[in-house]
Amino acid sequence: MELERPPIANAEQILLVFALEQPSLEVWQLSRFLVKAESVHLELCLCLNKRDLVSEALQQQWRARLQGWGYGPVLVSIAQNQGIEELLARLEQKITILAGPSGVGKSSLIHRLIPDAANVRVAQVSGKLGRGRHTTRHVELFELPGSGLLADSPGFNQPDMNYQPQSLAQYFPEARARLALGHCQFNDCLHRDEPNCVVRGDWERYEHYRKFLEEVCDRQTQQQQLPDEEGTLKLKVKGAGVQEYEPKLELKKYRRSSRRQRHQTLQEYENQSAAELYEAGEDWE
Ligand SMILES: Nc1nc2c(ncn2[C@@H]2O[C@H](COP(=O)(O)OP(=O)(O)O)[C@@H](O)[C@H]2O)c(=O)[nH]1
Ligand SMILES: [Mg+2]
Ligand SMILES: [Zn+2]
Repeated sequence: MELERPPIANAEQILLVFALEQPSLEVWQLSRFLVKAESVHLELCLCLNKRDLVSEALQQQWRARLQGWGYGPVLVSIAQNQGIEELLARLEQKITILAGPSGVGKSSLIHRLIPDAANVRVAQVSGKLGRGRHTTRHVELFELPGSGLLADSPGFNQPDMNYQPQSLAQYFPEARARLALGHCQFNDCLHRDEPNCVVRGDWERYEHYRKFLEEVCDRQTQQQQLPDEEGTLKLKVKGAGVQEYEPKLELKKYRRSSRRQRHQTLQEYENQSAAELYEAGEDWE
């Protein structure tokens, strides 16, 4: 099988894997990953692994809670072979990128779905990954039983909040649903304390939205305060060492991502959004 472009460019879906226990499911972390996954504008499949470690009642609680967030998670146990058929059905006929923090069972999942993983790799691609660094990392693409392709990726721990403040609400299904039903009074409403806002409300993750928005705005303020001239930055690099170089790279990345938000196409997605997903894995650096 031959792919003309890196598989990431044709990717249709992100499979975000978390564990119900070991490590225990932490809602703020999950929320950060979900927002990051939403921000690349692909379909999103949420999979909660290790259901063998929690009671049936607790599984139902999580299902209900995440339904309130707008997600219908697939609960599986790779170890006990539960829920695998349902998961495979969600992956059928699609190119899916695997993501999630370390320890949740991503490698186990690949080995369960593709027992012969070492021999069925259909492509290896590389790209520019991570915080502005020109590092190459290989992405492995596996052919799933039945149909579909799965792209393996290293985990990332703390997704960056590199979004536009105005876009953030779009990455919460709860906010999207409210915006689909009505309009805020102000076009540029950030859904904080503005009058006649349709998003502000008593939904569970509204506090996540507010916290993330704060981080997004802080980040933007920091970037606006950065000197814009090359010369200044170079001086800084010479004077203060490599660490000082980071902000310049972050700034460039930020500019790229704002352009992407205006003209999002899969093609443009090719080089960068995968990079964001691969960022800061435990084996990074
Ligand atoms: N109890 C339980 N443990 C699991 C399950 N799936 C994976 N594990 C264990 O979780 C640990 C981390 O799995 P791994 O696949 O390396 O996670 P990764 O870091 O996301 O690739 C390993 O010790 C696995 O054996 C499961 O369904 N139930
Ligand atoms: Mg792994
Ligand atoms: Zn609003």
